[in-house]
Amino acid sequence: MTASSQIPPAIQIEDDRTGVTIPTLRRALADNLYYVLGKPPDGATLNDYYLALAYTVRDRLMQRWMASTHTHRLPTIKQVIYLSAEYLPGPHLGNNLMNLGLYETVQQAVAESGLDLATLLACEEEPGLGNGGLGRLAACFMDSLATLEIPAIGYGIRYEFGIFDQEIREGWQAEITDKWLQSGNPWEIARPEDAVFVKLGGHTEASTDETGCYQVRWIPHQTVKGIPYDTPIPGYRVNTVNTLRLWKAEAPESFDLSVFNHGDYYGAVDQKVISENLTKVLYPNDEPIQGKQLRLKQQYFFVSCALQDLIRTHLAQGGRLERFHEKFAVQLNDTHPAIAIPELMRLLVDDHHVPWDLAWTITQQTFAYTNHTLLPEALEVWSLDLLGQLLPRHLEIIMEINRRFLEDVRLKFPDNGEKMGQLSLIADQPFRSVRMAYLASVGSHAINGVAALHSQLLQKTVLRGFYDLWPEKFLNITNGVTPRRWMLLSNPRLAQLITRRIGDRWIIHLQDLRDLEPLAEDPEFRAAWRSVKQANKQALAQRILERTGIQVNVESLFDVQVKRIHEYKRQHLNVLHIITLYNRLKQNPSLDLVPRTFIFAGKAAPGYVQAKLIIRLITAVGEVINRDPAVGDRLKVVFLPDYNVTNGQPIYPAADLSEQISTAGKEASGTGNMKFALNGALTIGTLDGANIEIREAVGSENFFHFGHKVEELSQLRSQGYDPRRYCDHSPELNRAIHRLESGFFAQGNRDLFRPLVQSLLNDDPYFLMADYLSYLNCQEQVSQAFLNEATWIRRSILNTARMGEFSSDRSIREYAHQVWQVQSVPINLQPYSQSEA
Ligand code: CR1
Repeated sequence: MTASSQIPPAIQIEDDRTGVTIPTLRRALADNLYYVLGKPPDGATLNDYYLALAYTVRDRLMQRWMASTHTHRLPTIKQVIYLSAEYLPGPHLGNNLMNLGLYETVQQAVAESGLDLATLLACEEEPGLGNGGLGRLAACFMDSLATLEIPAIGYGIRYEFGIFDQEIREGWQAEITDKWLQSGNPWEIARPEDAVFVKLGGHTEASTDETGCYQVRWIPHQTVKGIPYDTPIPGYRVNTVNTLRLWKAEAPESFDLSVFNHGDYYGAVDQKVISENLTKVLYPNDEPIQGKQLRLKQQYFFVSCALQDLIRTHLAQGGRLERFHEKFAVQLNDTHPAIAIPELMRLLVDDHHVPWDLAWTITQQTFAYTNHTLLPEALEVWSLDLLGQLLPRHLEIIMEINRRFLEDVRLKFPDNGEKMGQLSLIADQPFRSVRMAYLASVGSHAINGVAALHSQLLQKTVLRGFYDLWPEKFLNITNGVTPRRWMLLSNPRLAQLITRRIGDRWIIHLQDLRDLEPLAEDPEFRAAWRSVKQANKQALAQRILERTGIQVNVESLFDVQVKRIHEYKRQHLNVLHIITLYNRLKQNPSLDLVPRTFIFAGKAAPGYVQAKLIIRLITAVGEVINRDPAVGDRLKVVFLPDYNVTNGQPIYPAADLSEQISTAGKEASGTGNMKFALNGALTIGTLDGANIEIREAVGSENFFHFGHKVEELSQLRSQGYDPRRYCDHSPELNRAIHRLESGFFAQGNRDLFRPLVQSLLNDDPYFLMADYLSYLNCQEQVSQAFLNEATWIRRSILNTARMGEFSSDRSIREYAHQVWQVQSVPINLQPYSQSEA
């Protein structure tokens, strides 16, 4: 039986909602415009047309979506549940057209209706429901899960305001509220009938019931209602359409009403506002979240909604709670959803009266945890005070989990009190708090890092004690990116060239790109490769001109660093290189320098002062260099505002050089590094995160590596690192720092960049000074290599050809086999005409 067989016979499904011929699509577009949006063709805005088209495409997903949902609920089918506080899917329309195989047909249908598809695509506001790599990874994983036909639901938060929009005003970042929902979101469907209630605050009461059973009741101070909004996530050319279910907080009417009945109308309205604040805004990362009660509420809210949803559907399908972990494999995307562990315990033990030990086995078998960062400031801890206030029952459960866990530790390491302190879920310093990474580790059956080096460091540092206890729980699963969005959709010129030569299987078997290797020796293919790159550079140059007014030379080397702005990512090391080149030009105006266009983009957390100053530094250096007639076309510095998925798509295909220059040991994986190399950029990078594996894959001769390794940095650190020494020993570094200090780039203001300079000279926690010379020399090799066009293109082709393993399909296959134990489930579609049979 499929979903379609449940359609009541009275409802006729017209081919206007399913047909994919040009006349049907045109009729459907007009129909949606008129009947769904209430607009006559001549009174409609572009956005109306975009919405009408989106509904037209959504209609064509519907049968697959319902059939998938129906099949995935069957008790015998194991489902992946991805819990993530962030998702950055990017605009849906183009992606859905591509995955459905309707791109060209719809393009033509739209054109015949007098419209331009690209213009309509540009109307879509992307859901910016994440900060950076972690949220984007979740989106790539959702794409791969659907494409591999793995039953999955992604649960998250429907933030009313996503990551802020960035503008550059007088060189500084300005943050603008992201009102992504204001023109309507045609992709989501609200499901108020599936609402759940989430308790917050209050206290607990313990009692013993008639049968002598110990029971705890949680009497909350507040209850909020979670309303799910579902977005379809179609796989590439398969019938599977998975669901992204995002929760919005609302006031429960009954609660409203009781206040209202007491005559306190405004009090009721206040309650409503307070409840709705919960999912109002995404917290930017890279800012201390210490004590941000609302953030903890968000985390708990969506996780509780998700688990209640799962338990309800499981029981409704006749499932038994003892078998919960056989139906669902729940992945924790970092520690943000780690409160799910005590929440599942609470639901099982308190609400469903499952004995503790059994509940604990189910919980551990259900969850797996992915760690995404080792940065101490990013490791979540929640104070016992805050937890106790907001989630009194969860605090009790965490304490009990900890007590039992430490008892096991004590038995395993008798007479080792220190061990217990080290492993305790509760930290005492600087205040009593729960270490969420420890909670996630104890409550999961599998723990993974996101690149080989990161997984090793995880085992050696942050989770060392747990690795010693349970080495078998640990594994590495290197990140990947979806080649659908990050090649086929965003680099159509290259995708076409590749497909013409090796066929199109690479789209779902990225390893097939290997077949390009021999073509790297073919001058004709190299010429074609080069013209694709030039066309992509031309297109980006046009955007740069439109968005910044800067004219760039498309024959110059496009040297690109796009990612969140953070000191560990070292955008300012890149700037030191730029200043050095500039100094050389000033010293020798006729210098024969390989022309470069430096392109930056990325957001800084609103409260991260030093990161915002780095943006100002980039724009300031650009203002001087771009205008200096002595420089001419040889150097340009561009800061493209508002980096997001939409704006990132045209950047990767146009890059010659990818900057992946984080301090070794700091970037867990990186995924931008993969998008660049896949699109044929060469990388200049440190031996950090996935750079190491990319270098191994593409060949060290096709990768520019520089800088100290992790062990070398710890040695430097232990020897008493003195950044000034490097300045004293390198005249060029000294001159670059001096340029900064002098106020040269700040119209004589010596104070502006002082905080950056001081940090570099005094402690330089990210070792820019130590890596400067090596970086400079490496950049010199890049320039020399770029002069030889034939070998550069050859290396570019080899990069693409050897990036097959960095598909998120490969990552998801590894999770499926090694962590989740799930299988593909092809979805059968019955034609509607047969659905009654
Ligand atoms: C890491 O910094 C990694 C992504 C996805 C980020 C980045 O190197 O590629 O995760 N971590 O795994 C993060 O956002 C909260 O931690």
